[in-house]
Amino acid sequence: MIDKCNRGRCNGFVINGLWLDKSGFNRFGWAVKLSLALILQVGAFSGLHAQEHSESQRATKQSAIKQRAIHLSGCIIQAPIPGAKATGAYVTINYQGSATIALVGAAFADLAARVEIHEMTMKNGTMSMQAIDKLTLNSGDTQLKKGGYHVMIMGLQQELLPNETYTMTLMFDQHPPATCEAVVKSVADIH
Ligand SMILES: [Cu+2]
Repeated sequence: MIDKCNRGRCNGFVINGLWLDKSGFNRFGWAVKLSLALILQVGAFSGLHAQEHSESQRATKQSAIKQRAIHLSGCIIQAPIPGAKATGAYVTINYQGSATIALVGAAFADLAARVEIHEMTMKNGTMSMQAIDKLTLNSGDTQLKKGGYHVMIMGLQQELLPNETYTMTLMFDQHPPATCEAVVKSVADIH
């Protein structure tokens, strides 16, 4: 199921591969057939937004306690060029710990897109990028940035506009996941 909502602006939904706009959703009376869990997942009903918000805040607080060894900052999504279905996301991961851990994946639930960790390599004088299974983190800062290691978002089905935010989740080996709010920035605003 793909949620076509972004920060409260909703066009409709894709449920089990079936596109429903808002009016179609109501017209077919599907709402009554959906379980509460599904409705919460769709998250498009304004009445539920406030509740969702406090729930996610509570979850964030709880995970913040668990995630004290990892701190994410500078979370950015590069605005894709018009029509492009892929773009990069950047973040600085600060890890404080003695054991070596690894970044093993990333996700954007709001985008429902394919997300990979990429490295840049020089091949025959040309820069190219490819997916990696893990990025080892030593204690201190690891930067995922333009031209270096980055999070790659692919299969975008919606426009990403500057100043919009999307929750990025990073998954680690030997550490619970961590989240940050990634701001969409135009390429000129990324340094
Ligand atoms: Cu890439």
